[in-house]
Amino acid sequence: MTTDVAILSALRQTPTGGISGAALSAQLGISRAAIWARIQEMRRLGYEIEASPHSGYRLLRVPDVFHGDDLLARLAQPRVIGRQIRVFKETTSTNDVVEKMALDGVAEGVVVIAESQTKGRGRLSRRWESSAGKGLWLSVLLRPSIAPQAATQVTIGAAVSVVRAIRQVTGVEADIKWPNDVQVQGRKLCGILTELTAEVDRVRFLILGLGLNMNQQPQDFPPEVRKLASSLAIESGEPVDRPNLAARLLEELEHDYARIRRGDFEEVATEWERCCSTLGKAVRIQMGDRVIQGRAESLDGEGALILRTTHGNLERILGGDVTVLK
Ligand code: BT5
Repeated sequence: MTTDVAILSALRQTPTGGISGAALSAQLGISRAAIWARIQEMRRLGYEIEASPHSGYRLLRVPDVFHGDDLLARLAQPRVIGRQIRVFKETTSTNDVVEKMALDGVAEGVVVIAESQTKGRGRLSRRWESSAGKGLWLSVLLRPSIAPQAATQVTIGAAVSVVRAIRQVTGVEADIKWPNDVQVQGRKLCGILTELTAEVDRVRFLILGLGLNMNQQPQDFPPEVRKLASSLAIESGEPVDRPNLAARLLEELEHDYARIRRGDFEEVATEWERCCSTLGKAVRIQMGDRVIQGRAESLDGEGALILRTTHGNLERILGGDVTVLK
């Protein structure tokens, strides 16, 4: 744990009363001068920290930026997802940064966040709009012991994590469009891109990339995306505390990833089915050149969609673009 993580955790645990330099120094085992130096550095980053001779240090306000140590200070320990958090002002794609780390042998759980991406991508190399300072563009490195066919479980788990985190922090009730969109009334708030490196029977690593629109207004989206997209600020009518929601989301991801590793995917699937707006609907699914129509019936144990086709057969669909038919 870095000194900043320890200081921020201590300040958060005494939200009203404040904590004296002497108490912090004793708790952390470093000098009061060293603490003062770190407090000054955090103030420079935009943290409003009061220092009063009577009540000691008090955290009054945090800036609207992602700061790895601050996120870590908000998370329960020990943990897998977010055991290490790296924040960049700008990257090409956070998935690319994580891929390099994966190839370097970094342990699972590392989280990479960027304030903006120059080459944010969706599935099939589609562009993902990642405007600076308005959303959460995040990737996680995972090394689950599952077969490649079961990797969809992780996307499904992430989607329910997103729905819960959004509900808890903003009260917005979002739903899931199979397999990877979190939306409100058909407008996309969040997309998930799971990229996989695997052998025939085993996942080597998996990169869970997640883009969540938070504080955009309609004019922040390019016209072609504006028609399809929304943000939490648009839906709730007020700005979102981005670091708070990011931390909540990391807690929820930890919870769902633990369920998947324990073999409790069925629990996750049941929750997913409750949140899903695709099931029970007539849908058209585009998979490359192939288009298939039918009724979305359920999810199977590996996270595939079971579709009853217009010919009455059951088909197992692992990926594709879904359009809900009227
Ligand atoms: C996705 O793809 O929805 C997956 C998006 C994953 C983005 C994250 S951000 C962090 C990590 N790093 C990356 O480079 N990627 C991941 P797909 O289902 O293919 O949807 C892409 C389509 O969504 C585009 O073709 C647009 O129509 C639309 N779109 C683009 N940007 C959007 C945005 N910000 N909000 C809503 N819709 C968007």
